[in-house]
Amino acid sequence: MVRLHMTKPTLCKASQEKSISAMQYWCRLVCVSTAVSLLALCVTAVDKGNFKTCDKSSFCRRNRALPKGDSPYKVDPDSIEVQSTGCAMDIINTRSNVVLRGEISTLEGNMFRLKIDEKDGLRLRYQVEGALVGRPKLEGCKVQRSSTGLEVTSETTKVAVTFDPFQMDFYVNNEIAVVLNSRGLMNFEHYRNKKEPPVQEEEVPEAEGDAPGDEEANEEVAEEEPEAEAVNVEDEEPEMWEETFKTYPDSKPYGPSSVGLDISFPGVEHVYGLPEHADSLALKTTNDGDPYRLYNLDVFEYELNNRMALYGSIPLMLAHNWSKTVGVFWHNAAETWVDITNSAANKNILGKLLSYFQTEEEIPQTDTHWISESGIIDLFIILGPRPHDVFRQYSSLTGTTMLPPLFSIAYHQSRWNYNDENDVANVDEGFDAHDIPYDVLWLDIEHTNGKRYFTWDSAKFPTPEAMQDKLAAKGRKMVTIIDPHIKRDSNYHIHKEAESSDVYVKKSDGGSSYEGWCWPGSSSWIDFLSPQNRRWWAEQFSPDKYQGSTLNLFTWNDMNEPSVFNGPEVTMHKDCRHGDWEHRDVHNIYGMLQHQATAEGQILRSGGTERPFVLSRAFFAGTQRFGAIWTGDNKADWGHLKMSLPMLLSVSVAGLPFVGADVGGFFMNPDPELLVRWYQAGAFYPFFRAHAHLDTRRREPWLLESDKMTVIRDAIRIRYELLPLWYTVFYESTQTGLPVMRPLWLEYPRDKNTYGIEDQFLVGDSLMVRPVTEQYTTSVHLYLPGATAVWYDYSDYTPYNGATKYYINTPLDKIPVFVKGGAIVPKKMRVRRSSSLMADDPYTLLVALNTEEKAKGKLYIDDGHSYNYQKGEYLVRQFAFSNNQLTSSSGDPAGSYVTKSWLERVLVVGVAKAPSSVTIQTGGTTNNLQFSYDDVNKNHVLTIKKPGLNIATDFTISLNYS
Ligand code: NBV
Repeated sequence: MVRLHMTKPTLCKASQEKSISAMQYWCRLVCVSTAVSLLALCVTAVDKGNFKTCDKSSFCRRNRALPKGDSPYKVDPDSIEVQSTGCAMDIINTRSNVVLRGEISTLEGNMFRLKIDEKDGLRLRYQVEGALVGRPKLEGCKVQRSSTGLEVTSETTKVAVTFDPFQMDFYVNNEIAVVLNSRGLMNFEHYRNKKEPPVQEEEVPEAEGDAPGDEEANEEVAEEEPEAEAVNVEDEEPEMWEETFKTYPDSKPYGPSSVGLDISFPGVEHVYGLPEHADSLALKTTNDGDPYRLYNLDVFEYELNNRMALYGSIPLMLAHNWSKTVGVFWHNAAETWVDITNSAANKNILGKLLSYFQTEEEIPQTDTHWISESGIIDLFIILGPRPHDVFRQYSSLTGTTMLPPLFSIAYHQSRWNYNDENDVANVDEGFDAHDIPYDVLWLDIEHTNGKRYFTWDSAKFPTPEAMQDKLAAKGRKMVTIIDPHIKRDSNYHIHKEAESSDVYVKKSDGGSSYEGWCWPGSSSWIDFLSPQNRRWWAEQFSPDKYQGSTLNLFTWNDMNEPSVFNGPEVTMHKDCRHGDWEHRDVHNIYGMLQHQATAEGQILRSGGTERPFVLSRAFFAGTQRFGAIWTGDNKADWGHLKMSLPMLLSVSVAGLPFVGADVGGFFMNPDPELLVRWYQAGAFYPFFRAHAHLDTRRREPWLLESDKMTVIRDAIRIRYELLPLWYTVFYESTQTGLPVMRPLWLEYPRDKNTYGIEDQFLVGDSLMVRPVTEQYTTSVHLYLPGATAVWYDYSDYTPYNGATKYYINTPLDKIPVFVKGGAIVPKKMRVRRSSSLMADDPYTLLVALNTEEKAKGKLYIDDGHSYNYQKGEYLVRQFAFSNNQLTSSSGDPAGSYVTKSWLERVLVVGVAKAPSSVTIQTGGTTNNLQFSYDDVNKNHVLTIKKPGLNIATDFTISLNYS
């Protein structure tokens, strides 16, 4: 009898399989349902066995094992089709004879796109939809051919394609910058029919007669016999067609489908980006272990200094050296692994690196190897050459950040959970009683009726609208959590509608809804891949559907990796279906699509007038268009506080600026010193929220001793006084794609001292922050960049020279913050209970002079919440100081917002001597102004009192020396 090797149809249904360890699973349930304080028991280190290493993932293993320097891919010169914006060509795998089609396009603004897909594949391969803002704009180019290759040249860039083996060299200003397939690791696993193992002769029974039904089996064989194909069965490896991790089978109905490519950066030692990992900002080489993994996962108790995947993924890498910054964006939403190694650049590269390296020995090179489980090769090569260019270019592809409503960049108070309306009222009053500003109070999963999102626990929250209105009366908002898993309860309106509207992700058979286990028990997941389903989800936010919600209620999307307690690696089975596609193809974009649908829901409920605010845990390239993210479940220890900075910087340089980490640490109880230091750091995170696990002790600031509370209050107040700067920097980010929180090298690209710095960062380009992230520390080392720069201590204006290392005192009430000489920082000094109560308050301008006694800065103002700014209701003021004069003029004549705010004070720091008079000139009139000059500690601060003009007015303030 012929033995068939049949693929078992594996339904990805929820079973009793446990992905997270029994201990953690039990802990989660017990911790949540009983609220007994089992934290000491429950908090264990990450259980690495729950998550795949490259070795446990067959496509990663196969690609990583490929030999170097033996590429089978070559271009068929007869297939080349030249177009006005690029060219297309067949790329042949000379071992399998499988033909791929490659397409090179020149994009506007120094970028190329390379797409490689199967030419006549058995089935379509998934191409990511939703990460790009639109079709990238093409640019004209020249294509020149020779017998061995071709060159595509645009005005500023060039790519040289070698035919055999296939290789691409990208140049910036005639300097080689990025090379593809130079190590020959390109790999494209085409879709194929499954080969059956050869029939074993001796196993076929002799003539005696087959058992009944055997004819049928033989017919089945005949029917299933795949067509002859170039790949030998021997080429196939175990787990190409079915793979099991722990007890979780993955049916892999389409077999192997991975894509891989090596990308080298000659002349480069430092690469950045590729979030999310709890690891350094400058990416490390991976020879000593696993590659960096991008696969959105809910990792319980994640470990530091680790390349394991976390909640979000952005497949963008920036490569930086003294002469240039470039980037590569791997546009693929499947599970991805990236290896990084260093090598010395190949000899023949020397001549192609002009500006920087003198001798061959000096030339470093970073080699990377990108491997994804499915999809196509779709690579954007972003050629800078300055850091600011890379952000402009990348954001032209995936979008800049949405302009957040002002309240959302102020301070947020959260914990799992604020228990009931009384608790909410007490916490709210606590802030007022202790004179601490805050803008948003958060409610976690316990506020719902049995984890049914869009509902309230009516015993604890009987009057949710009134509760929100009370907060709103003080200009405050509320956020509730809404996860993507929906309780399978036939009496729950969302579930009923989801089933009848057919919006759930399907099991691998494509028929019935996928079921798994999450907070509410048996659950199904909304399929956010479909635009109709996203629309359905968005509609659930209208106040008539979301009962008890008001326009002051905003949203938190948690668990959207998605987290499935009884799924493989605590997530969804890869063979689940999203319409035509498998979950495998779209996993990393799933959470972002929920984020998008939620943000659209908030816009919809206000009739398109109000800006949304949504926090998401999962993210992907493009998330910046929909809101904020945070770094998930960190721990109240010093290591996590310290790691928050490189983690947030990595996400920031990957084009997603609205980022924060749980202040105080989610798990465990911070001691007072840690909590104080965390607030001081958090006050300079773009997204500033304190949050804590259900089983932690209460830690609202006033529960600390009063001296500690005062320091926390001061940190929060600094955030509020600097809100005009934060808002302006966010606005600029909407225009430029630049991060709000920046690594130093981004503004000082030629200062090599900055390349490895990850415990300091810039806010915009004007503040440098070095939070204290070490215990028992009363002084810290820091570096102030800029050869001719001067920096001023934010708290007392002490001047410091640039390009110098310092060791400064940091008693507990000290946050090392420095203002760049040359910057003008807008502030509001009358801190109130919430940001919106400060809307009409007057401004202070902090003018920090550089060594040439010059400075410049901007201020962006609008109503802080609506889309009216898109109709011109905004103001950009431009300030410049030179020749002893400060001028204020319009930075954008198209903006015409009417503000009541006026200019209360101007501080000029670094004024060598006191002027004899100070005058202000506006609209043809000149008036004297009061001033004082403070030379204590050589700080040279001139305080100009009450210029008194509306901030929208043009004026010139002159320091007169007679
Ligand atoms: O919803 C509860 C928590 C939430 O507080 C936290 O911020 C999320 O990251 N959520 C995870 C689920 C439970 C975590 C143990």
